[in-house]
Amino acid sequence: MNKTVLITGATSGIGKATAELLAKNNYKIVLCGRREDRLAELETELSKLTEVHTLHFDVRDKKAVSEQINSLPEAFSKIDILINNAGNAHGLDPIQTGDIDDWDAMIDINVKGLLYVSKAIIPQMIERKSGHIINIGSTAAKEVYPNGNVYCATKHAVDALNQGMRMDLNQFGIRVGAIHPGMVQTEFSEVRFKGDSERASNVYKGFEPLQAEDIADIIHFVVSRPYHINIADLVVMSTAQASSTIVNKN
Ligand code: NDP
Ligand code: 8X3
Repeated sequence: MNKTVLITGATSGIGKATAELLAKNNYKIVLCGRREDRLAELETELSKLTEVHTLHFDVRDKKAVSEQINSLPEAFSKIDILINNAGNAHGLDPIQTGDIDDWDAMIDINVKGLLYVSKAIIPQMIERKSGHIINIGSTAAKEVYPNGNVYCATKHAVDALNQGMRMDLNQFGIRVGAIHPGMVQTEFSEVRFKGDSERASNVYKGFEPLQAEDIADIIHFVVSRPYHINIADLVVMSTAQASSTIVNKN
């Protein structure tokens, strides 16, 4: 039987590319996000390839998260693979001038949202003694860069939660692993810079950044390993990137 994968943040970037690739490979897909128009469009496109269901919620809304996940129709209710991908950076400011609302957004979405979604799905994985959780971290989960303070803190928290989940769920035979991308050209910087497209596109100028499809390809590799193999922690950067602050630009 085809595996069912639930992807948060499926409306753009890494999540969308992953949904597209996994649909081509016959996984059943539950697409999650806030932008309903995009969810509907993607559902139409991917339904030509596989069975698709959409869930519309903000990961910050713990009631909605649990209600939506618990109301999945029978055909989609057994989640084999959870991809905790929804997240963003909001702002890039020194700690002394950072916006408190940006801090709240990052902590609430990247950390608490990931926990709410996981909490709603882990019990059924425990019951079946099987499942796979992939947490999308970042190179920012491994190193801090100037002005990245709170975003880096949230991704360090994802790294810690990934390790903690793996330890706690080990006894139930559940796979848990993180993928930590470097700079990927998605809507990430548009969101970080609040729609300033010029500033966002400058982030990826002068070198060849990763594309969402590159990460999707890696996620597909990770989920398609035989069950006794768990890719526990994987950092991936473009060849031009050596660290968060060292990028070989022309
Ligand atoms: P995008 O901005 O393209 O995608 C972010 C996704 O997250 C969207 O689908 C968005 O959907 C969803 N999302 C954001 N906030 C919420 C929310 N409150 N509730 C539900 N869904 C939400 O960025 P990426 O694809 O690049 O980012 C995906 C993940 O990868 C993030 O966790 C990010 O931190 C991480 N990452 C990105 C890197 C990069 O350089 N791009 C590098 C390393 C990690 P919607 O708005 O419809 O809700
Ligand atoms: C996103 C990549 O370098 O902006 O996690 O932190 S970076």
